[in-house]
Amino acid sequence: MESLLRIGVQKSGRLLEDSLELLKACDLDFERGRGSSLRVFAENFPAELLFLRDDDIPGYVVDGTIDCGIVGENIIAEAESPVLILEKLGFSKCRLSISVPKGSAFSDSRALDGLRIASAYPRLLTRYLKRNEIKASIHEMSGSVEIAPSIGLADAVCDLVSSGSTLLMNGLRELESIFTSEAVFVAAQTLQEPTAAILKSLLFRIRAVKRAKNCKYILLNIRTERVPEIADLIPGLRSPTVLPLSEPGWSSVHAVVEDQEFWKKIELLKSLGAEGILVCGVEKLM
Ligand code: PRT
Ligand code: ZN
Repeated sequence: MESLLRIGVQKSGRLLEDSLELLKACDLDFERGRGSSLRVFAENFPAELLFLRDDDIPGYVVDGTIDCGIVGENIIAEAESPVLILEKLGFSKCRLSISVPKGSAFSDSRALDGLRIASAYPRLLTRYLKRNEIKASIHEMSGSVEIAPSIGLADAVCDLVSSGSTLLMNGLRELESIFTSEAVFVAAQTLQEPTAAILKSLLFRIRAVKRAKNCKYILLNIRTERVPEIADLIPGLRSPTVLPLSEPGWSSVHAVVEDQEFWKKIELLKSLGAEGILVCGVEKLM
């Protein structure tokens, strides 16, 4: 029987859509019409997907039920799970923050000495409190943490925040972020062959997709005497591709450009006389 890489993804929730999109971008096609099946096989890659609760993914990686998975860094850190974080994936970004009632006078978390903090992240919070020598007690809750101050369960909360609107709606204000998180691709510390080789090949694809996400491919026409200036501006991966146009004195220049500086570079290219600038997305870069 063919060996398969067993990949754990969240069954439903914030991680699911981006996790599936990433695997699709890696050109893994899964059986159509997943329906309610919790286990599907890739049609064109030796892998199967298992749909799980996100909290269970690190444990299943450690005990060998699955080989790898996609989960929030917050879950790994809270579980102190000995999995390998192979790649940060750039989605499901959030922070674990200490927040207090809006009208309270607390100016920083040191003011919480002797008080109670409600959290579903007792280990991460304990580490933070120890590091900062704050003697607060932790009221452990598994959900609806933001409600705790208003019903007298705690003086502050420590929970995940992304937009901040849940805090706002519950009359809380963020005091301090103690941990930042995003989705990560994790795997077991050791895997046997041929599973290890399949994992390596998937990781290679994930990195190629991730690298490409921040890049664009630019094609433009420019008077040939300005090519050296253009090459300084958009050096590409090694150097830009420069091709002569059939019109004498003109060249076509092609290069990969990183997103961060994209619009600034376009303005500079225009000021150097670039014409017919064509911008394409990059699917994979390796
Ligand atoms: O059922 P299962 O156990 O698999 O899912 P879950 O309900 O435990 O997790 P889910 O889908 O809510 O979150 C999965 C992962 O997404 C988390 O482990 C984080 O890594 C990440 N993530 C990113 C978040 C948030 N942003 C987030 N905002 N997880 C939870 N929240 C919650 C937060 O707890 C708070 O209640 O959203 C609320 C705050 O959101 P804002 O936007 O109002 O600030
Ligand atoms: Zn969960």
